[in-house]
Amino acid sequence: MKQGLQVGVASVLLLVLSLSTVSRGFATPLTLLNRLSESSNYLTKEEIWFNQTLDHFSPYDHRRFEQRYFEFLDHFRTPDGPIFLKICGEAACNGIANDYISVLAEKFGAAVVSLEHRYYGKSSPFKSLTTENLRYLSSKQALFDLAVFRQYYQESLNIKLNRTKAENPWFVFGISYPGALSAWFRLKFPHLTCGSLASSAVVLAVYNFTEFDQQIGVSAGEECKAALQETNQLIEQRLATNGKAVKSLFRADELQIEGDFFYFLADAAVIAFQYGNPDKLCSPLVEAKNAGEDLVEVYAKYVTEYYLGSFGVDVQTYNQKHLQNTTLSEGSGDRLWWFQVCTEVAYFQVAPANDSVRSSKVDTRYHLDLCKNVFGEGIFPDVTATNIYYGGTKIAGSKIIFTNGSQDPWRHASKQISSPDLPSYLITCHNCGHGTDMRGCPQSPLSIEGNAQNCSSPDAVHKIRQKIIEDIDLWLSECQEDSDI
Ligand SMILES: *[C@@H]1O[C@H](CO)[C@@H](O)[C@H](O)[C@H]1NC(C)=O
Ligand SMILES: *[C@@H]1O[C@H](CO)[C@@H](O)[C@H](O)[C@H]1NC(C)=O
Ligand SMILES: *[C@@H]1O[C@H](CO)[C@@H](O)[C@H](O)[C@H]1NC(C)=O
Ligand SMILES: *[C@@H]1O[C@H](CO)[C@@H](O)[C@H](O)[C@H]1NC(C)=O
Ligand SMILES: *[C@@H]1O[C@H](CO)[C@@H](O)[C@H](O)[C@H]1NC(C)=O
Ligand SMILES: *[C@@H]1O[C@H](CO)[C@@H](O)[C@H](O)[C@H]1NC(C)=O
Ligand SMILES: CC(=O)N[C@H]1CO[C@H](CO)[C@@H](O)[C@@H]1O
Repeated sequence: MKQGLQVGVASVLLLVLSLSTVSRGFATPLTLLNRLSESSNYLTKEEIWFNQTLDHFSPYDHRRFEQRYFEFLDHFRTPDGPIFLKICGEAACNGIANDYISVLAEKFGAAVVSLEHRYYGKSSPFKSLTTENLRYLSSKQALFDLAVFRQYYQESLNIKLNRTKAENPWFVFGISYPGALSAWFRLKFPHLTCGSLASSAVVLAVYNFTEFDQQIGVSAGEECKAALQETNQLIEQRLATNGKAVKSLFRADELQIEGDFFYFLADAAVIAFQYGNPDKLCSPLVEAKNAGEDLVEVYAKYVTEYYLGSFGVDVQTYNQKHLQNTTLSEGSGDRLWWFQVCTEVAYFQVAPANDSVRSSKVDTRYHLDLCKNVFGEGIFPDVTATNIYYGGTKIAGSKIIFTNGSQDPWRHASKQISSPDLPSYLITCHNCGHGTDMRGCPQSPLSIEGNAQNCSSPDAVHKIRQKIIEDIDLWLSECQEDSDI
């Protein structure tokens, strides 16, 4: 309880409410938002706690905070089955989602454990999220958390099973930012895991991420892209003459900063391609264009009914005033992820100079201003340092599987070239997006066990899953041989 650091459960009770929305945000496009409220969507939601070191890199600071984790042992082949570590990321981690990992766990007789990322959900070391207090929020600290947790869990298991010095074979999994953590964990702690699945893993920190918007254009196809571009031009024109009415139409009256409003509009479109629902956006838009109807009205309907409605995003996610709020609450994930963006990884989703889908007002300056406005002077991302530390797409690890979905704008921050020890698989289909190998189609809302029946090509997903199973099988057995020596 040193220095009032430990967050009591009472102070974060609000977070319990966050179940239905998991996360939003600018973080949104990078996060797998799912409405995971039904219990069948989780393998477990029973939280367990352990004490974690606050600063792994200081020899003087021995403060600790309570970090939340989950375990699912139904398929565990006691006592030597593998342990699958499912990495959580930039959102509250309220349990272990019932995606394709449950199929893999059953196949391999594995235990599944999952650790909430520091600062997010209930694992915040501080009640007040001032920029000063966020100094321990980084992927480097998070990776060390995972390593310490891995050792702690193995020891606890050994005690539970009444044995000493035993080592189960471990394998790490993650999607998106956790996918990058999964790859980096194997890179930095190769002795602690037999291998890694890095699904849609954003391992390359990118400053001006123009490929993101370009991929939206490609995923949309010519007709839908043209309709989206025309829609944005119309909105820009109308904003200049009657801004209030336009923002009202999108139920975004609170977004006073123009860039925030344009970012919100851009994200709303992104989500359709990222999470495997392209037709929800493109069908009505293209129809409206062909029928000569008002594109802005049709887009507003999509945004309010789908993005804000069934998808469940809150407009405040895009409001810099909200991002400035330092009080720990259900909505804090937005601020936390922006801090990681503004200090480590950037992925600034700027409009390309030519043929952009999003408004050209979403530019580098917008992002840098946001970082400064929300966190203070001197806060901007050093992507060069991040890529020196991890290697970017030249990551020099081994036994890491990279997977990408063909329609996913994030794939351009992932590892592109396959090599024997670092296989990279591209899953190609009309609605294959972020984390399709683990999530099936669409990627949101969650389909139980990552069912791929609704992918436009289930076979494309099955083929990659088969390869994943072969890789895991081989690397787990090689790990076993090593530990037998
Ligand atoms: C963490 O450490 C504190 C202080 O030593 C202790 O009160 C608390 O019970 C510990 N929590 C867990 C989950 O071990
Ligand atoms: C643990 O192992 C010891 C030594 O083999 C044995 O005496 C003891 O009964 C075991 N305890 C449990 C809980 O299995
Ligand atoms: C990013 O884009 C801005 C604006 O076009 C430009 O000034 C800057 O040099 C670019 N930075 C990098 C690292 O590409
Ligand atoms: C900050 O967030 C807290 C928790 O949601 C809320 O109670 C408070 O009113 C917010 N503060 C401001 C200035 O908006
Ligand atoms: C801009 O994009 C259009 C459409 O993709 C393309 O035809 C044109 O060559 C591009 N112009 C430049 C300067 O890159
Ligand atoms: C596939 O889509 C149909 C129609 O939307 C839906 O009824 C069905 O539940 C979906 N199946 C899976 C496995 O997601
Ligand atoms: C192995 C493979 O297919 N990698 C692809 C992953 O995604 C990148 C970016 O789109 C492609 O260039 C690669 O071909």
